[in-house]
Amino acid sequence: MPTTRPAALVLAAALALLCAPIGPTASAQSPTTLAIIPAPTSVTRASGRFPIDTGTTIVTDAGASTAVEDVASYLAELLAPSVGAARRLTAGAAAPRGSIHLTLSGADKALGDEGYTLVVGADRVIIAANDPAGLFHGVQTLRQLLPTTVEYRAALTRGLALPAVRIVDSPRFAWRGAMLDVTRHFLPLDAVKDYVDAMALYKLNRLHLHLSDDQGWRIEIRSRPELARIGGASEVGSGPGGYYTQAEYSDLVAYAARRHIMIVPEIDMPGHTNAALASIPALNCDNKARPPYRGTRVGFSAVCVESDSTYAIITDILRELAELTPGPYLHIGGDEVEKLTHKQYIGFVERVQGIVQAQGKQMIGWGEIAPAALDPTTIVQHWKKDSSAVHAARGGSVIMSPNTRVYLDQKYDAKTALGLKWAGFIEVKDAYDWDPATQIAGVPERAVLGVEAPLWSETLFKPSDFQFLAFPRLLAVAEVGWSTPAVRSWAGFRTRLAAHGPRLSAIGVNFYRSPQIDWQESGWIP
Ligand code: TNX
Repeated sequence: MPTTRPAALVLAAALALLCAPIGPTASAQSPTTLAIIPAPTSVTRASGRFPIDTGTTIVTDAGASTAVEDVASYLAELLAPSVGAARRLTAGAAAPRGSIHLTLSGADKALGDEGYTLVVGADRVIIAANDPAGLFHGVQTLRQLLPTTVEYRAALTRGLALPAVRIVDSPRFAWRGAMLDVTRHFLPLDAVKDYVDAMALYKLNRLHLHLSDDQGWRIEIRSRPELARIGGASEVGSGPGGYYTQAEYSDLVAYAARRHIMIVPEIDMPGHTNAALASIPALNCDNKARPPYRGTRVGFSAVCVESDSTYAIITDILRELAELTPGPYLHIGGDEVEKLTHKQYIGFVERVQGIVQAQGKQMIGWGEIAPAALDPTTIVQHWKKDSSAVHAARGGSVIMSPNTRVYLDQKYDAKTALGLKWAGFIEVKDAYDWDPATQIAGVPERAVLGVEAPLWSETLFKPSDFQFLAFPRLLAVAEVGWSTPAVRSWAGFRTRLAAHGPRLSAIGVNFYRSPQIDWQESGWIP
């Protein structure tokens, strides 16, 4: 055996190493690892760079749909400070040198609706997908390949370049959600939109809005205006509360849709209903309105489940919400009811399931609903020990929100001022290091629709409070939902997350500087 190897072989071995996809074999600390969150299915580096300057063109295919053109304009807005505000979109032209081409042809069908390939060469970039959602996710990856400076929309950034790379990527789970509790403290629409923007950067695709609870009612219902007028005027503490008009809600639905995020509205019932009980006397068995509630206890309220007028009111509410919501889901809550017998509770859930289905929607409810006679199309959202395995056994799907992992309202550690701690402290590693497919015995991967991170707002007042508890744990949840176990590791994630601190700052997100992360001071420059 020769002890020295020819130079060409050494070179080939070095190149192979450089081009190795991110995966279990690649070193987590490798400088060739790009800081992409969530980790893509495969990343192959090549040599060279694609410069982005005033000569860069964004190209779509001839006859591209509005949804594809929307992705192209989103990308154009992102790059505007570097390439000029009058960015021209050339539909149908042959992709010239210096172009970024968004195409719905040529992608592997196995990538599904949300997958994409992103190929960056020295003279062109191609993002290919089967659906505009995939193109959008590809654009988010492209965004993360650019330095943090790209996030400053009005800065005169020059000299941007993408590293040459080939990325093939698709999500593990269809449901990658976040939930905002806008009831305990009302969150103005602009703050919700900012949250949506941050979600989009990490390929999250469902925003569940918790729109009603004991402390507040947050959506205008035209046939029952007293709900927003009375129920909307309170929150935890002494604040003014608030609610979204239907026009504002529709504006949010459209804003989120442009970012490929679906709004999932929740009206919590039969418990967590004091704001409704204060607004509509007929929802109470004694026909007397309850006083508004500004505390933080749970479990004490329930609508009158024996009265037909209750179901007439619920039908009005769900009909209006269904009309306003293009997505197929209505969430009916169903959690923490202490004031009803088991039989009353189950009967209520089954009757409301019929009302939801009559609106042409699929019902979602918290884990407590699982023992009811649920249709397999109904979805159970697991949050604590429950019988979601029963639902999986009947062919139903489960959204995983285990409180010890993804309850973003729980404190990071004993020093965190905001948040609660009944589920225990949740550091970034706790939010990251778990597998939705093995979380509950009897709920195998095929029954897991995905993951969702709720943010309850008892202790949160201003938008930056909400952000502080959500970030960076929401990035961990995004990766749990998107990336396959083969490309996931805490060591790799914490290294990549370190590079996202400056980006989060640049987009204006107040985030927790977890001591588990060696935060980078400046932006990621590939
Ligand atoms: C439990 S999780 C609740 C919420 C509280 C939260 C506080 C769930 C379905 N119900 O009403 O806000 O705990 O962590």
